[in-house]
Amino acid sequence: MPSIDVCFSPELLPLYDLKGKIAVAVDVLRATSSMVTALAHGVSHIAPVSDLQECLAFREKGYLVAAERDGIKADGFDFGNSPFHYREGVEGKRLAITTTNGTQAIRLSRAADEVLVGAFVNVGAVARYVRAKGKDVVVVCAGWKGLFNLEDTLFAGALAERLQADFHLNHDATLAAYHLYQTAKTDLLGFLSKSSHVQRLERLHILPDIEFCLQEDVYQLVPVLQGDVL
Ligand code: 3SL
Repeated sequence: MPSIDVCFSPELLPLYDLKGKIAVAVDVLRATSSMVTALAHGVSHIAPVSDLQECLAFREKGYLVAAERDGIKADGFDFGNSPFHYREGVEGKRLAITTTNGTQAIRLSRAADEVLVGAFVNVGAVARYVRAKGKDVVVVCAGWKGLFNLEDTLFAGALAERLQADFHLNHDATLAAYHLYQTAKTDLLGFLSKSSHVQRLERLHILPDIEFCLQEDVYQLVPVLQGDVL
């Protein structure tokens, strides 16, 4: 039986061997939730990039460009990192995006056989995808600037719950995430209310973004990194 493991921060990735495995990169608040939303609303593909200048250069190739740093849309870009930016008027467009943590987590996961993008909004679809593949899975939590965060860990716990009949939950990180999710799942927003990033986003008055990103199974698609694009 394959197993599911959890890497709590991209800083810990050098301790994980991703070869032969599927990496599920997650930044629930808000990067991966926004990417799933954008693709569900017709964006043709997404280039996740690390750097602001590199991202801006995509505009010359006809892309929409999006950038967030410290929760705020960066100057000169078409969009920031709210899922609500991507629900209208994006059909058929190509998008390049850079965010504080999420796009780095995706790019740093590329040693894996496949890199998927996960969020609560597509957790069921991710579970079905990896179950069908039958390979070991590592959830790569984006965290915050190298540190642990609760929301990505809760996603890992939700995915572990969905996979428990078919995957070993035999890593301590997975067990911790699973049990945390059991405590939190009936009221994710309440559980996260004192968490660092929810407080950070609340200071920016974007509670609707948080509520949206904590909904499970809004979309049925699974973004997969192919070359440098999703
Ligand atoms: O760090 C990231 O990638 C972002 O998702 C952070 S924020 O929610 O846009 O502040």
